[in-house]
Amino acid sequence: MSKIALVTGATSGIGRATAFELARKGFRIIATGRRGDRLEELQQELTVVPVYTLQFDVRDKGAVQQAIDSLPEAWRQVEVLVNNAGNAHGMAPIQSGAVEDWDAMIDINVKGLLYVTKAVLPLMLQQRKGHIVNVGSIAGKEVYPNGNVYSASKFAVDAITQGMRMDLVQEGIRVSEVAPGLVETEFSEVRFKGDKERAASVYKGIAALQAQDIAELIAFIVTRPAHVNIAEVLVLPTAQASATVVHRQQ
Ligand code: NDP
Ligand code: 8X3
Repeated sequence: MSKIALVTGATSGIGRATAFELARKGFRIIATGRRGDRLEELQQELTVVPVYTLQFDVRDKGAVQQAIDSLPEAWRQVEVLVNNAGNAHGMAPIQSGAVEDWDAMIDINVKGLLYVTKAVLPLMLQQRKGHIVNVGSIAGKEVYPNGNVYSASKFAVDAITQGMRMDLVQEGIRVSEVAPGLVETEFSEVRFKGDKERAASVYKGIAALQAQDIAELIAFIVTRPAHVNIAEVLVLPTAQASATVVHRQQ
């Protein structure tokens, strides 16, 4: 029986590409997200392996636990968890940032990741094996102006990843972090609340990373031999040198 990978935020961008890439590597896929139509679409398109979908909001700890508890017996041996669901909400100085945006980022990017991990870990502990890949960000390594709370949420992902690795080392569970720079997905559209022009300007004049680039990296990480754990990878577009240094063609 092939291994099972659970990917959060599989309805779009990095998560969706990762679901397809891991399927290509032979994993059976549990795909999660809030948008049911996107999950259905994914299930229809991803036909090379069996796909199971779970629709929940990672902010709702009861719903997260219920969804994982609802997995049928044949889908409970989750070996890979990709904690990818997340977004930035707004980009404003701290003095004018919206509290609702701060709540969303902390609740989704930090608490959501913890809720999903808490629910899935017992399935890995039973098997005494597993691999958790947390999707961090360059924003979790460096702060940039107006990135305050988004950065804080990704610094938290970085800290939680390091802590998880220490706590789970005796259980034989690998923990890795992938920290991308600019990836062209729906990320900026969400951040700028549907303003497509502003979103497009984030990637203007550079060859940004694509979701597929990150998916291939995650697939590489989770297909290393059992004794190898790639602890963390910072991956940038060639045109990006740091969170704030981006070389754009005019
Ligand atoms: P997208 O907006 O394309 O995808 C975000 C995914 O997260 C969607 O599938 C969305 O699903 C899911 N999601 C968001 N909120 C929730 C929620 N409350 N409950 C459940 N699922 C949720 O962005 P990306 O693919 O770019 O982002 C994926 C991850 O990569 C995020 O953690 C992001 O911070 C990180 N990242 C992105 C970078 C970039 O430049 N794009 C760079 C570095 C890191 P749905 O709406 O259906 O719930
Ligand atoms: C997303 C990358 O630079 O927009 O995490 O914060 S950035």
